[in-house]
Amino acid sequence: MSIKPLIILPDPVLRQVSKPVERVDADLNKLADDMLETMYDAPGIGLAAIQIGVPRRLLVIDLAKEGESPEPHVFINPEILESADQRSVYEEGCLSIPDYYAEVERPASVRVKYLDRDGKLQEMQAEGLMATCLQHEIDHLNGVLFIDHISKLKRDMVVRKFKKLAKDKAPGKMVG
Ligand code: GNR
Ligand code: NI
Repeated sequence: MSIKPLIILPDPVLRQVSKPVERVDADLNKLADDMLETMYDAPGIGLAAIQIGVPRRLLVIDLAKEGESPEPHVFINPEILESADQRSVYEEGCLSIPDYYAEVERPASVRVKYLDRDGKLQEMQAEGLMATCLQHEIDHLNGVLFIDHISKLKRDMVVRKFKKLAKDKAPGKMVG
């Protein structure tokens, strides 16, 4: 297992639409383990493969609190079958947009079908934080970020800040 570097805004890789996983084999399970290790190290409660630069439709989630035993979930080729009309608001963050948080409104529950790490078809009715996290991660598979769900004014501010941070960090900009 290994911890992978995270892709950070405004890297255009985050806007790629990920391709379906074709085979649930040992390599795919190794990728899922690397994603879980990277997520626990960050730490975060979810991670999509594209956040470590792999454009495949695969995500991991663990909502267990610190001190509880881990509950790793692996979702391969997830699809939302049904979204509730009821909405809920959570303060979201993203490992690809470090230290920025904003409230996002989404369907309060979703029914999702996916393959598990044995390649077996599964369905989950998700509520609460699991519903929000699944939608946040499935957005990543489609090149969508949580800042796409906030006002354009706030989004433009965040993108500008991260563009400046990336520029200041770029090689050959060491003056001052
Ligand atoms: O760690 C994370 N926390 C979080 C909080 C509220 C809603 C969604 C998330 S997912 C995020 C990790 C991440 O960036 N996943 O893509
Ligand atoms: Ni994210």
